[in-house]
Amino acid sequence: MKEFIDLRSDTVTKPTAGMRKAMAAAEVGDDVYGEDPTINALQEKVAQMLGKERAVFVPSGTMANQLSIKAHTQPGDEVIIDASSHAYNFEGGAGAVLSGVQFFCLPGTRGILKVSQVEEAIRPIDAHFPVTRLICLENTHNRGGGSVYPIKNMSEIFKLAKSRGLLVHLDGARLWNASAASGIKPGEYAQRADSVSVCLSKGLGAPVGSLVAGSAAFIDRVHRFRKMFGGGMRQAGILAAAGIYALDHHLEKLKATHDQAKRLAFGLSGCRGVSIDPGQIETNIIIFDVTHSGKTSALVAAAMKEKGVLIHASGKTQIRLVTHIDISDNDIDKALKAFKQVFH
Ligand code: TLP
Repeated sequence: MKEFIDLRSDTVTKPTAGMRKAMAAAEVGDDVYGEDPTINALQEKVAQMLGKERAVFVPSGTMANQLSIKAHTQPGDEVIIDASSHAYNFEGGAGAVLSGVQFFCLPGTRGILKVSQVEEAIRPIDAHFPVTRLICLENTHNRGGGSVYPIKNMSEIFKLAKSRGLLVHLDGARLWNASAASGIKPGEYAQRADSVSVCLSKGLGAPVGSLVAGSAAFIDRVHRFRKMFGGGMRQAGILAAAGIYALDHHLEKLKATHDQAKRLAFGLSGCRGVSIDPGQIETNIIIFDVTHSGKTSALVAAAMKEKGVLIHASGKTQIRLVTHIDISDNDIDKALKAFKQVFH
């Protein structure tokens, strides 16, 4: 099979030899009985990293977010969320189907909400209105171009939520990236939310797995719904071992992937017809527009594929690139050379 430089997503990272060794050696048990020692160790580790009472292992980031929404809400409740967020746009409409909630979508700036926007969206207590129950934030923000939530905004929104009896869920699929970029510990961000979902399968090499963290009572509810949604797994310690390995060995590699993203963005800014502001690159995601090149993103993606580089056409004229630990500095040079040829 032809080896591509795969910049479509950081979900494409593969287990390393060390990770596979850890997986093969993992002690396992039946996790539906709570008897998988490796899963239990991962759950304790993540709960501790996030400063929460407990955490529970689930198959995917989507399930982690949707279990959190389910456990926080009642059907008919309203969830305040940025309009470009993952939980609203890219989870198959699950909030409506599985939890019966409706979303109040706000126009964030690169996915980031201001407390004043959130405050205005909270419904008055009146029989005409839905009940506002939950605020969902995403850090880093995927469609926001890997933007890091300023801790100040998170603090203000959490404070507002508490003063109005509301809950906050943080989609932290790439919280590790936020932390690597800002130097703020994951637990500091997590303190500003009632629940947090984190992923091991984005940029860290683990093949599968996410966790939801929160209070013990909340995790009891999540655990119950995990079974209901079909997410109860058995000897999945093999997967949890990959997660533990990723947290121990791969978190420290994220910062370098941010530097790669900046380098890619600077290179792209010199390409004809590409609209990009390299100064906006904060982590490992780059989103840019190709309208002025006269090409569609699909056409650019096809031309890049010919040259051995996979990219994601995220809109008619919009392209997303994601750097990750399986990309070398040499790959970045090669990708830039290919872009220069395509946008000659
Ligand atoms: N994002 C993926 C897929 O949507 C394609 C990607 O390539 O970026 N929250 C955020 C912020 C995410 O970016 C993702 C995945 C998820 C949740 C869902 O995780 P999974 O794919 O494990 O269900």
